[in-house]
Amino acid sequence: MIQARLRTRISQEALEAKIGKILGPEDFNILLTGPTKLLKPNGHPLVIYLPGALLHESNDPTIYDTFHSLKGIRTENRGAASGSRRVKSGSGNKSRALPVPSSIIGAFDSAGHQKYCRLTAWTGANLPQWETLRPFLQGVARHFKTHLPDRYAVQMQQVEATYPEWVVPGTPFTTVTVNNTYPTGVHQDAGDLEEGFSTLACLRKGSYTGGNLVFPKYRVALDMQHGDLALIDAHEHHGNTAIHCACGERRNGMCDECGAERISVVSYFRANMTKCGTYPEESGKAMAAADARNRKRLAAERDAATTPAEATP
Ligand SMILES: O=C(O)CCC(=O)C(=O)O
Repeated sequence: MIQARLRTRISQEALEAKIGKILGPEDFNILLTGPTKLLKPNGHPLVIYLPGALLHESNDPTIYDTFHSLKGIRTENRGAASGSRRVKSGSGNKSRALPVPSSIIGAFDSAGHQKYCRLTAWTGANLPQWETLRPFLQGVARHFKTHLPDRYAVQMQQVEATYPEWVVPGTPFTTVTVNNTYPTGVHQDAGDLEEGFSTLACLRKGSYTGGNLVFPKYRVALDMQHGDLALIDAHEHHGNTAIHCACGERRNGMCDECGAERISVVSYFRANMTKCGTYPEESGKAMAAADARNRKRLAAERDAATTPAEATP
């Protein structure tokens, strides 16, 4: 495996100007196609690129179909990664970005208005399919352990401190983001374990160009092919380039006409999962929150029904 220590290639100002933007070939000098370990200027790992490392698992039709089946789920919560600006939505502090085909599966900690840990909606509703992904995620874990044993061990310590119902068995992962055929704008991941490491695998069908995973600060990119795995420092700015198939540019989902599809699978440990109670404890919190919401709604309906008509000007 080639190993190189990188230098920062653009100023902080130039890097910040790229946040939320979709990158192109002008943003990198080197496109990696073979196994490579890249270190940052401080000697810490940036990327370990392992082409074809997950070919066997990616060729399993059950696994492919499960990842593919998520293509219809879109989210407005990807912020800069959606490649769009967040816009204010309704009253209050809510904002939304361009909806993109990206889903979170596995477990999620208490965040936003959901003050309890849970399996994400798709996961809870599709447990058998979620379980079919285990061999794939265990494959990612094996390569992680082999190539970054220190980071793996740190992540496994956090796994030990977490109730097993929130962890993918035989892996250091609680959570997986699955993206389908869109260029992620420049962003840094958040919420995953700082001292651990992230992983990005790619599954592909059909023919397209682009979709290179770029680290613009260092002007390097990975030519992610079907079955490739990259262990990545996702706290460094990254994004992937525009995807073009025979039918044109794919900004938002796979091409049904020519069948071109790029699925990226990001597996990680959510740092706050160590704070979650057991599954029954967290389900109890979820039910109490739903009860409170219902009571509030009923009270509002009752108030509306009892307001005297004369009070209306
Ligand atoms: O699909 C890719 O190459 C990047 C995905 C990514 O960075 C993310 O989901 O946060």
